[in-house]
Parts: sequence; structure tokens; C-alpha cells
Amino acid sequence: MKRVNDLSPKNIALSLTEQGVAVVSLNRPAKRNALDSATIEELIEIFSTLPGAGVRACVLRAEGDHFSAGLDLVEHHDADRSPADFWQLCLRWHEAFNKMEYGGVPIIAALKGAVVGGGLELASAAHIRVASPQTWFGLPEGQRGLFTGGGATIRVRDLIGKARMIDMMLTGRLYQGQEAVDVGLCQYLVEDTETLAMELANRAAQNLPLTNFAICSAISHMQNMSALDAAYAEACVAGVVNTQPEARSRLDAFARGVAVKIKPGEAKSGEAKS
Ligand code: 1HE
Repeated sequence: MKRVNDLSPKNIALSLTEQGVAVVSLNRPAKRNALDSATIEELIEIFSTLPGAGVRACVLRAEGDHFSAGLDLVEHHDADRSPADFWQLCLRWHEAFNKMEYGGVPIIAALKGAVVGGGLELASAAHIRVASPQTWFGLPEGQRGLFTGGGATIRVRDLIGKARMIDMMLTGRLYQGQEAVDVGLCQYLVEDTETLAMELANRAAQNLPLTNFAICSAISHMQNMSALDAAYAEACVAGVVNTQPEARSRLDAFARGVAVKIKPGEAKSGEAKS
């Protein structure tokens, strides 16, 4: 089983906090963190490794002023790919982003500057998105003569709906600030995205790993099922998660009346949230 320290990605910086939170940083700021094929392969390796490496949560962030400018357009231009080449490449993007969404480790994205095209596809594979008032979201594929290939038709559509996604692609419409929260592109809007993302990751890291695994894989899987099958699968997952021995002490505390109460205002940082 690989550990986080066994990995040595080049386009991504990787570290692990004492609380077991992996910090995954896109690290090609000179290219606005454009996603070339090497970066996609590194994302696959990292997000294949985190679930088995004891990582309890992950903060996905970026160096430089922009989260990601999406597909590396220069690499794409120079490679002069065939339809089959790009088809295969897109399957690698899906491999990476599916590892994220279905991998069972909570991923909190701290977003800044441009979150566009494939950069938005990457961000939408995270489980929670934290943006700042300066973060902006776009799908410039229409203007570039391209089409989304990294899962936007599934995940971005899921976040904002079909009509808004089509508008973004056809007209180049950008979303920013409270409007981005309102349409569902992000859940939190704060100046200091990285601090809040780490705070949220630390909070999620206190949950039992099996519980987080269910939250960060089962819900996505169930969305792909009929209601009847999803209900059956939910019962099955709950059967396993809700009887885990590790939950016993938490239930004991509640039964004895000494568990922390879940009340508004007690579990939050006080920062703006939707
Ligand atoms: C890039 C890329 C890139 C920057 N691929 N190299 N994505 C886009 O259409 C967005 C394209 N990028 C931009 O619109 C702008 O770069 C930004 C608004 C994000 C940032 O602007 P700015 O002024 O800070 O930077 P810049 O001067 O435009 O770029 C700085 C360098 O980054 C420059 O390289 P240099 O070697 O000339 O210094 C740029 O070439 C490079 N760069 N963006 C490659 N995207 C699976 S399908 C997904 C389909 C899509 O993602 S389509 C959306 C593509």
C-alpha cells in the first residue's frame, strides 16, 4: 500500500498535516495551473493513494493567483491530437476526477482567480468548494472551439442545472461572488479560502473514516441509481456504517447525555456560508 510520502509529483505539491489532512496544491502557476496530461496522471496517482493511506481529508488548492485555467491549450495545440487520442485523454481525466468524487476521502477545494473549463471540472469533483469574492467561474469551451471533456456535463450540470451550464458555454457567461454561491458553484464565500478550507477539512477529519467514506462515495453512487436501487443501497451502506464498532463510544456518550449537542452557532467558524 502506497503512502503519501512515497509520491513525488512534479506539477503538484503534496503534504500531510498532523491531523491527517493531505494538502494537494496545483503547482504550475506560470501556466495558470493549466492541466496538461502529466498533471492528470499525477492527480490519478494521488487520489488513488489517499484513500488507502490513512488520509482523513484533503484540501485541494493552487499556487499562484488562479486555481486553474483548465485544459492545457498549448499542449493540446502542439500535440495535434486525433479524435481517438483526445477520447483516451478524456478517459484519464474521468479516471482522476472519479477517484476524487468516489474515493471516500472528503476533498475541500480552496478556489481563487480563474476556475475555468477543465479547472471547473476539477473543482466540481471536490466535495466542498470554498471561493473568495475574487474567484470567478467559467466554461470558455464555446469560445475556444472546444467542448467539455472532463465531466462538466455531469458534475457542473449537477451543481447549477442544464440551462445555466448551456448559457455559460454558449455565451461565455462568468459567475463570481454571491451569484456563484446562489447558483451552486460554491458553498462558501470568504476572503481567506485556505484557512476556511483547512478548518472544514479538520472538522470532517474528526468524523469516523468509514462514515466519511460513505458520505464521499455512496451518495454519488446512489445518484447514478434508480430510486428503488438507491434506497436499497442506502439501507445496505447504513447497515455497515451505523453498526461500526468505532461508533459505539460516540453512541454511548449520547446515551449517557454527555455528547456534544448539535446546535446552531456551535459548530461554525462564524464566516459567511450559504
Ligand atoms: C495556459 C493556459 C491554458 C494560461 N493552457 N497555457 N481554458 C481557457 O480558455 C483559459 C485560458 N487562459 C486564460 O484565459 C488566462 O490565461 C487566464 C484568465 C486564466 C489568466 O490570465 P493571465 O493574464 O493571468 O495569464 P496569461 O498571460 O493569459 O497566461 C500566462 C501563461 O499561462 C501563458 O504562458 P507563457 O508561456 O506565454 O507565459 C499562457 O499561455 C499560459 N496559460 N492558460 C496552456 N489553458 C477536458 S476538456 C477541458 C476543456 C477546457 O478546459 S477549455 C478551457 C481552456
